[in-house]
Amino acid sequence: MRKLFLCGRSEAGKTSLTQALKGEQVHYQKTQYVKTWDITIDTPGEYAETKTLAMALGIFSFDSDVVGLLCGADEPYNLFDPAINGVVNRPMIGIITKIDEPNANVPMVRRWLEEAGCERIFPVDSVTGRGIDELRDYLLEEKQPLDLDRVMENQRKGLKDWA
Ligand SMILES: Nc1nc2c(ncn2[C@@H]2O[C@H](COP(=O)(O)OP(=O)(O)OP(=O)(O)O)[C@@H](O)[C@H]2O)c(=O)[nH]1
Ligand SMILES: [Mg+2]
Repeated sequence: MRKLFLCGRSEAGKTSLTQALKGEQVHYQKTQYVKTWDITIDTPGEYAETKTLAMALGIFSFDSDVVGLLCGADEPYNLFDPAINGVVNRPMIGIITKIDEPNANVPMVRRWLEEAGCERIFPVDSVTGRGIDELRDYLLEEKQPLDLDRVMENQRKGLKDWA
């Protein structure tokens, strides 16, 4: 299974998503420091909310296979700049959490994550379990290891290295 890096503001649902992907009952546990699990790298939301700490996220993301930007479907504002995929050298996906909340606005959050440059968007609800299987299936997809020839060919075509 590819390792998913989780980035999003505090309470976006990173730890809950880790629990849901592991098949555990969701229970609140504040993340105090960056934690590497077998399937995710879970980060404290304060890192994404603080300019200096955000730089550390870049370093920790190097240990992952896929970078995930999380945003709750009931968020009133967007934390992510447009086109930040340009600084990420692995696939970057968007994960919309809390989609079963009463005031969820999935189309709006989808647009924020698309503008950030996410190549796939996964709407999920870690409490009800909706959408979790689709995300797990994506992470289970086997990917060919990159070799230099393929990377150079993709670069010649203007594609991402891993396309
Ligand atoms: N209904 C619903 N609630 C969720 C979902 N994801 C998270 N929550 C709730 O939102 C709150 C915060 O969730 P966490 O997973 O701890 O958030 P986090 O992003 O890990 O937060 P930090 O550790 O502070 O960075 C908890 O009360 C969760 O139960 C979801 O998909 N649906
Ligand atoms: Mg957490």
